[in-house]
Amino acid sequence: ADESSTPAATTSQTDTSKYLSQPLVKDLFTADPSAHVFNGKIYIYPSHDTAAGTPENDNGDHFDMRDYHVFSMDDINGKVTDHGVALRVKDIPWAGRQLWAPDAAFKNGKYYLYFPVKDKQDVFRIGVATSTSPSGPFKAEPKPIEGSFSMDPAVFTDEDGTSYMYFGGIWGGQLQRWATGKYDSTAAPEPTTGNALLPKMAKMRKDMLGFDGPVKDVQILDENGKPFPATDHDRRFFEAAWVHKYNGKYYFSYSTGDTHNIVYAIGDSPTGPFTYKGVLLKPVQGWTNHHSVVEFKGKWYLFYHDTQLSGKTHLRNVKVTELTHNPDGTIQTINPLKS
Ligand code: FUB
Repeated sequence: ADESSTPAATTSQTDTSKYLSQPLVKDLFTADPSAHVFNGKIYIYPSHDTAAGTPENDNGDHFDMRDYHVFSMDDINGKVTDHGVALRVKDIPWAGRQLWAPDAAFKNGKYYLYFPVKDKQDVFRIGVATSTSPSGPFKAEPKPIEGSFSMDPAVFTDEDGTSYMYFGGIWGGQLQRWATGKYDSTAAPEPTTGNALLPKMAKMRKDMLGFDGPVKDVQILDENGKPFPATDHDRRFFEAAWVHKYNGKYYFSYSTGDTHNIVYAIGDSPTGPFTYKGVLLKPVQGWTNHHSVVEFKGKWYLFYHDTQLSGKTHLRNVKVTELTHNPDGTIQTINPLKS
């Protein structure tokens, strides 16, 4: 890592007033925050960005992360505790490089950390690691989850106890390389005709270590019940899937990637289909936009990131702000910059 691996060593942005909220963590670069409430506290499972010096390209090679830290907060405006290194890429037997956006779940008295990382052949797979504590450390299973591919896992557990993993991301996330069901490293970044590529989902086994049944497409439909064409970059899925449940409805939210919004769609079932509703979070400073939505003490919160501390797209900092559902179930659009 070079000298700019920590925020203290970078040139901080001085104009803090233009941002809707301020960084939660200031001594490490953190991104892709998956927030959960465990034991009455908020736990944040982010990526740990680092300045590895890997050149920037459309495959996201500059996002060359080596470990995860877990953070907790007793209250939304309270102190943020860094619980230290929870998992290292070198402790994952099958991993090659690039620990990207993780998520976590609790079941069977255990905590599960789900993580995407490229294997030794440079193919993204999704792994799982377990711990008896929400803050880790986590021990990785010896192999990736069978049948997993691509990245950005998000695990949602419904009120009946059934858990589902949503995953996938195009371009650097490699989802397009699986369009035929078999890995094709020569596939174009995304189609230019026909329908957009869709995110994936699978039901989790009761032991939470694997998929229970086949991987399926997550159907995202427009207001007329039609899938998005591949050219609709304002609304098509790119990466960063997240599911939350509000008033009996299932909300599937995701990043539109090169158009930089977090958008959302609503469905009646955790397996979809989901109907597009609109923008949840407008573009943040930096190329990527990635979030989670969580309820805590009767209010709803959006965790997200931007590049306030570094001004560099691959050195991000996590933030939180309140999120409001309207009486009709739609979500009030959040602007991360004060205008
Ligand atoms: O942090 C690496 C990648 O950037 C994530 O996996 C994507 O969602 C994007 O935020």
